[in-house]
Order: sequence, then C-alpha cells, then structure tokens
Amino acid sequence: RDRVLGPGAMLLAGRARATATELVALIEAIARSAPFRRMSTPGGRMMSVAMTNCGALGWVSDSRGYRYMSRDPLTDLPWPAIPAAFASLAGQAAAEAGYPDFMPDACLINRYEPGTRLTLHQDRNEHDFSQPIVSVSLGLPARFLWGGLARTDPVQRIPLDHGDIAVWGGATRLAHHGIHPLAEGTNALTGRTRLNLTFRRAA
Ligand code: MD5
Ligand code: FE
Repeated sequence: RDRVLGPGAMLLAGRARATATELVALIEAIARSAPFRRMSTPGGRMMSVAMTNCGALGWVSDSRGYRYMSRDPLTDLPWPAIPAAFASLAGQAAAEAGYPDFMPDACLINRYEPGTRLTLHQDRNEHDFSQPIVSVSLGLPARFLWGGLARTDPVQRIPLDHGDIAVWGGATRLAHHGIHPLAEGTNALTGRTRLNLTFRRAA
C-alpha cells in the first residue's frame, strides 16, 4: 500500500508496526509528565482532539492563537524530550521519502476517540516550509481528508491505518487537511483510541 500521495508526499504503509508497542508505551510515559489536554481555539471553541507534545518545542493553541512554546503551559515545565525510538523512526521515514536531513525539534501527539475529528486546516506555524512533516498513525483507523492549497479545493479521503507513516513535504506541505470523525472500534494495542505523532521542524 506504499504510494506517492502527491508531489513531495508519500504514504509508507505499516512502517511503524514493528515498533508500535514501544511507541505506545513511550507516549504513555510522556503523558505522565505532560498530560493530554483539549486545547481551545483562538475563536473560543474546544478542540475534540486531546494533545500533548515532546521535543524542544510544543504546539499549543489558546485564546491568544496558535504557536510553539518551549514549556508546557499546564505545568510550566519543558516538554519531555523526543525519545530516541521516535527520532530514529521519523528520520528513517523522512529519508525514505526523500528528505535525508530531517531533524525534528517538535513532536505533537494527538489522541482521538470515536467521534473525535480534526477540521480542515493548514500547518503553518513552522518557520521553514521546505521541511516536511512526518505523521505516524497508531491504533484505530482514520479517514484522512486531503485537500489543496485553497480551502475550497476538492478533498480526497485517504485511509490511515495502524502503523502507517505519511511524509508531507514539497508542494503538499501547505495542503489543507483534516481527520473525519473517528468510527467506533477497538484496537488490540490502544483500545478505543487513535494516536498520531507529527514530527515537525518548528524553529
Ligand atoms: C493527524 N494531524 O492525523 C494529523 C496528521 C495536525 C494534524 O493534521 O496538525 O496535528 S499530520 C498531517 C499533515 C501535516 C502536514 C501537511 C499535511 C498533512 N498535508 O499536506 O496534507 O492527527
Ligand atoms: Fe495538521
């Protein structure tokens, strides 16, 4: 199921399956120091996705806007470091997709339950859009919504399953994208949950 999704973007099917148990345990350890929380949008709505971060910088949203912060606003502590197993998986995936020098400084961790969605958006809080984003899907399957540079461009639906890695770079880096409301289900490793790691070069 590996495929080129578009210019600069690739789906590496199942590439995280072999390390999934370790990845989920590492996410649980991160969440013990930096708990999952639902953030508010600048417009005052509560996001349905629960989020936390690891890395030198973490993505946050509140009434003041979207940005990267070096400390967790919940605890005022630095975010936990990116575990070596995360960094090597992200680096390998990026290299396989044609980005040999990817050095992420931020990893946003998203947690979805059945019914949770992520509305169509662009990721544009990073400084250098020539750097890709590497996304690792774990647990329940999702339908990824993948549009174009304009919000009104047609949207494709791409299934993302447990262990899939997608690399978004080049002309797709600023594409609008989202996650359709998660269907009910249970995964052997994560239960009633989908986890997504997004590795970014933010600074
Ligand atoms: C997710 N997360 O499944 C997705 C995976 C986010 C987010 O969208 O912002 O946390 S990241 C998918 C992505 C990133 C950058 C560009 C593109 C897709 N794209 O060009 O479609 O929780
Ligand atoms: Fe995004």
